[in-house]
Amino acid sequence: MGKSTVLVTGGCGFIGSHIVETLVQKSYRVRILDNLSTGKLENIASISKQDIDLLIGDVADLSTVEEAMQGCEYVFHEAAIASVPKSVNDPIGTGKVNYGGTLNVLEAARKHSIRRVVFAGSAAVYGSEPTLPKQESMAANPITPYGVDKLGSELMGHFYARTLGVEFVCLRYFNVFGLRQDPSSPYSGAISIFCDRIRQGLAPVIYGDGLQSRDFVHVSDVVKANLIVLEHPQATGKSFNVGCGVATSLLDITNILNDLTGQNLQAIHQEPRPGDIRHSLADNTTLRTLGWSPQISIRQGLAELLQTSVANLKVKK
Ligand code: UD2
Repeated sequence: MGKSTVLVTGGCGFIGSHIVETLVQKSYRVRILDNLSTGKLENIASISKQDIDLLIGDVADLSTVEEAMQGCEYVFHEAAIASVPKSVNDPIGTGKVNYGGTLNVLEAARKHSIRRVVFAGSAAVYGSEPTLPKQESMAANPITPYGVDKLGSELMGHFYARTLGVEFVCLRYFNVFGLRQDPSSPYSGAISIFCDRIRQGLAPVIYGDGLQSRDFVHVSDVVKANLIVLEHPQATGKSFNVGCGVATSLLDITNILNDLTGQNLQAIHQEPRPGDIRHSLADNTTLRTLGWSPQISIRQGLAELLQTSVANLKVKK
């Protein structure tokens, strides 16, 4: 595999750090741009410092992004403020990062003749329209500033690809889970919060009846999607759903966790979270045409999380 230099914005974050790890394993040279607002140095602690070049700075600042892109051939743009509620409370502040940051990445990519930008999009672009599974050709209708910024970013990326010659691919992530997902905010991924509670011997808290479902995709499958579209000739100018195509409810998650740990924790039900969508499910046919298929089931992914994060817990295989 190649020796190109790849910039990963948000490379100290949950998904970005997994991309960095894989790129290093594949002998790419990696530069990271991260402002450490939610990213952590410990996320890249296992990677040899010789293999990465870390620039601490903000994607919202164009000159910083231009500096980070010097000498790079490819960009994975993962940096964002990932909290939907934060975007609702502060559309301007989050927009500067989530939309403005992407615009900076695209403009810098044009100046530096970057070969391809791969962008971390989101299933949030679909909004709450109930038709399932979601296909990329369906109308996007985001209902939060976060979703609007993700959609604006991908549309702008496609403009740069079409008109300004910057190759661009958008991956619309569904509910990504796996090691290093931070459980510390109430709006962290449900799975990371559930595992953190189990570590403390506490039952999961479920907002609503627990029958709401999501398409949970393991971070290693998300990394594989990123690597496939990096150089694939048919990927540029397109948006791809990244989900397993399997609907899992929160009660299913609780049952699997109980089964894996031999416990019988009863979820604590609280009021449904305002604005929650009921179901989310990807049609991943388009990504499969490029040779991608999900490798890690929800059960395997949960077992890995429990084994790694919950000491002294017997986990069934
Ligand atoms: C996901 C993404 C979000 C955005 C959105 C688009 C994550 C972490 N967030 O939000 O960035 O792309 O999809 O639709 O992937 N829940 C509980 N108990 C908890 C935590 C959550 O019951 O302790 C529920 C929550 O009310 C929701 C479901 O679990 O019904 C999933 O919540 P989430 O925050 O993991 O992800 P989601 O789908 O709201």
